[in-house]
Amino acid sequence: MSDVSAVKAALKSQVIETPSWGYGNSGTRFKVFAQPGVPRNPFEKLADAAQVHAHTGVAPKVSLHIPWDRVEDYTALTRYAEELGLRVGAINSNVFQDEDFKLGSVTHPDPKVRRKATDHLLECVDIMDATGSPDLKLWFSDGTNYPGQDDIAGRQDRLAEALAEVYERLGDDQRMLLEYKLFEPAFYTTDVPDWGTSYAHCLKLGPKAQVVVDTGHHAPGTNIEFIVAFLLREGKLGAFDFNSRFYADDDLMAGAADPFQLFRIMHEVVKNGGLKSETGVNFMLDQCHNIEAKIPAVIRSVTNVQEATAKALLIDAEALAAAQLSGDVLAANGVLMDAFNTDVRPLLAGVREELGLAPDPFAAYLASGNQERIAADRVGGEQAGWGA
Ligand code: PSV
Ligand code: MN
Ligand code: MN
Repeated sequence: MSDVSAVKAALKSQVIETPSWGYGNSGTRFKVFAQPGVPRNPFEKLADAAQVHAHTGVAPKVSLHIPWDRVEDYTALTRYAEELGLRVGAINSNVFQDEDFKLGSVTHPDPKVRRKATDHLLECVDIMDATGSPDLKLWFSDGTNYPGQDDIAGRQDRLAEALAEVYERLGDDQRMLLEYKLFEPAFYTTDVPDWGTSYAHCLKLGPKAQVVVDTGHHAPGTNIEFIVAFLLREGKLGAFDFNSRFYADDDLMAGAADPFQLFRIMHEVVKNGGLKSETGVNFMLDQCHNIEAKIPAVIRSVTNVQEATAKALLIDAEALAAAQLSGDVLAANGVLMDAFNTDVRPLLAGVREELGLAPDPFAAYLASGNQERIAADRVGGEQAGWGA
């Protein structure tokens, strides 16, 4: 797409969903460094998300995590989101922090534990009904640590059974997004370790089940853009969980570790129609900000995704196709690299100005005084964190 107004229109319409847990305290296995002004409840997490949206103009949706964001009154939470100009995005289930789930949740050998896990997933669908959320996001920590610990295929049967029950409960406008992850916390087998496993389950379930690609959940060297192209072609790419990694599931800011990879992913998205709203690809962030200030880190992540998207939109598709068809390897690669090496920051600054926003959302947030305000206001009570 080389028509600048079409590029700008596409950038204005891309929605980037931010995670409630990205605003809370989080850490490594070794230490959580608490920060002043961190939200104490889901309402304050929404207020922080609203700051990101106010400065970027493209982040009106917030993923919630249950039970971390469990509230008495979801209607009040939804109304508050609306007052802030936000919508509730994906409801993330959590079947990985309960004592009972030591040996698995929906794949546990004990049917009573499986029942408890599936009931939690059904509760998440109730919350979708109450909040208007369209997406149920499923990530299972289920797996085994030792050869022989459990029946690998039997666990797939149990998984399929639970997924089918939850799928049946979905409304017409609701979908199920099944996330995969290579390893951790289980180290020998993981029950949904890769896109193929997720895809096979989603295919059997039906059109309302789609795959989530978390960019941090692959073996080093995995060609993620191939997975993206394949899933889009099959109509099975439901969403991204964007984040960066150097080693494992690092959950660093999207585009920080490998902006070229993010560009290659966004090229496949653009090329295969994934930016069009009818394909329904949800561009979510899934990150934890352990040592950096949280709201600015989310803003930086949003703008990094926008920069990768802008570069992908600038690829000269005609020149690329011509070079590919004529077998001109270097010309084809050159078309891609020209786009990647373009400085798109002025273009994005222009997009923001057309939206009535400051050209640099990061600087505008820092100058807004919000960080000082929340640090002063949010004293007392317990700060929310990853897992609280
Ligand atoms: C754990 O790896 C994880 O980061 C998954 O990616 C989920 O999407 C996220 O936590 C929230 O449950
Ligand atoms: Mn994730
Ligand atoms: Mn993860």
